[in-house]
Amino acid sequence: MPANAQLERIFREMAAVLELTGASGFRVNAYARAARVMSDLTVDVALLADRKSLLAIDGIGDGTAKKIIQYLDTGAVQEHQELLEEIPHGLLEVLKIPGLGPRSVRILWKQGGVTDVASLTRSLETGELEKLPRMGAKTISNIRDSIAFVASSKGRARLGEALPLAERIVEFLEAVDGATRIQYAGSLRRGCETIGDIDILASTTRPGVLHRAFQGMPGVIKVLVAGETRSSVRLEPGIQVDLRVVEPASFGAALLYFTGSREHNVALRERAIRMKLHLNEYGLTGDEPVAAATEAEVYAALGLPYIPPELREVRGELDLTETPPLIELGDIRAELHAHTIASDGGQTIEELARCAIARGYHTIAVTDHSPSSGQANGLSPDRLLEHIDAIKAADAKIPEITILAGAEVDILADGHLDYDDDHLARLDVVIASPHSALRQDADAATTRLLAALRHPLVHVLGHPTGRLINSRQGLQPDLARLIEAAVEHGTALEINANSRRLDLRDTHVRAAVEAGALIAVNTDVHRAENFDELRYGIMTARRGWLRPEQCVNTWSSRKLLEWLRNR
Ligand code: DGT
Ligand code: CA
Ligand code: CA
Ligand code: ZN
Repeated sequence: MPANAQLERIFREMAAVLELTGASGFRVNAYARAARVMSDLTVDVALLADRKSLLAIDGIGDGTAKKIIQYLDTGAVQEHQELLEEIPHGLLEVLKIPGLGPRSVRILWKQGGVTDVASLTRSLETGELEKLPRMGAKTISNIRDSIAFVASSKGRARLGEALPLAERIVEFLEAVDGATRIQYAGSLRRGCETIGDIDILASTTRPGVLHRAFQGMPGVIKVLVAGETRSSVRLEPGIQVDLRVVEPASFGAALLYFTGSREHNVALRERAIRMKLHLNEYGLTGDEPVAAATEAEVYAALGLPYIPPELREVRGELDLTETPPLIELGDIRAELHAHTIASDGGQTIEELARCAIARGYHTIAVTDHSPSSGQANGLSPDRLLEHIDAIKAADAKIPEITILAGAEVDILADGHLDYDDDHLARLDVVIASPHSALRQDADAATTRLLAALRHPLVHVLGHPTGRLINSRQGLQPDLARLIEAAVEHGTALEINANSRRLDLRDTHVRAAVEAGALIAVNTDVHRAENFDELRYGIMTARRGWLRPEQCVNTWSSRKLLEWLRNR
């Protein structure tokens, strides 16, 4: 839904500019709220393009509705563009640096002459920054870290942004006259957490028609390359997409080549050379063509089993003698991390259960937040007891699924949990997660998370680092020690499938899998559509070589309950 995302950005920028220029809190809040409404909206805002339907949405007032209509009519919001004129253009980039809010940026700008990331970096180097109010040594060191972090993620889209976009493009191209086969390749096909650009391969009887359709697709803001075999365009959110047309007879070799990784390709080519063969994007050849039509054929001719795309990173996959039975989406039978309207979720217990039934799950755990997550309306101990009763009642009422009473309990900065043991002992399942103090140093983070892993009433360590892809680095604990403790105590480590999190990340999963730790793949449901993010968690799991039996969400109801009780 590009219009929703664009409007979210526009309203967010309006709120930011108003705050930077010192406008009243009331106007700032109105736009911040409008941005949030846009991000939460589950239908395309273009379908609500009349004033009446817009006003019916909670959080949209008259002024906001007018701006939405203006955007849908003209592609821009006039007041937004006027506001942007009031600040140096580069200041919006400064605002994106994690840990720098509008108040600090206003000081940097008004008193420190900072107008963009480059001038901020300069004043960091010259020591100018230390002379400003609110800029203690700790803040400055955080800014320095954050700039480095932002620089390292620059220009890469999250998997959760790129994959739905690529799927829409594939669907669009499949409908073009002459197209016979369309598939995305590259880092996206390998399930990487961020994507530099989207690579699409096509076979068609009418290449010119396909290239022209691609260059004229909705959302294209610039055509970068318009060639005979390759086109390249930039889409509205800044993502680049490459289209390559290849012969059907060599589709497999091309797919293999453009799926990468580069390092995997190099290793395959060297292997081919040792076999007196030659491998490129057109095929594997000796004195005569050997294989080209499918990836499996090429691998087989190289004496290798089929290697799933997620493994193609030169992390040991070239030593495989057979294709490993990696976890798949359909293996998941239970969701163990879900929020309801009791804390910050959008569904009732029963609505949640119906979604889980529709997915064919045998179990869903209701795990709302604990009190120290105040922003998320965490449950006080008394509310927790009432909630447990409500969960049990729903479980009794709905025979098609087991509804477990759980909680996502905060791991406080010192490692203590946010409920006492008496309350935790009443729960069927306990997820312990860090939500605050995510900038503490590595040693403190290790001690904190180890305490949770060793706690006899904790089943799962939820989103262990608290990182947010491209926006928050999160904790940097000693992973090896955490994994060791998880194995020793039989605590599962979560892969939080939310596409902003993917936490544990792929390399962490791999280490945990090798050590024999249990893994939970959870979607951390807050809204019905979050269930669909499971696929990102599964891709991350596969990149970590996870097999279904090591993942608690794939177990039978009996095995799962036994583990939860005996842990
Ligand atoms: P990205 O886009 O940065 O997230 O990562 P990739 O892996 O999608 O890389 P990209 O888009 O530059 O190229 C797509 C694939 O094409 C890449 O994974 C491997 C292949 N490829 C591209 N250029 C080269 C090259 O110079 N050498 C080799 N061996 N493979 C290449
Ligand atoms: Ca790419
Ligand atoms: Ca590319
Ligand atoms: Zn959480």
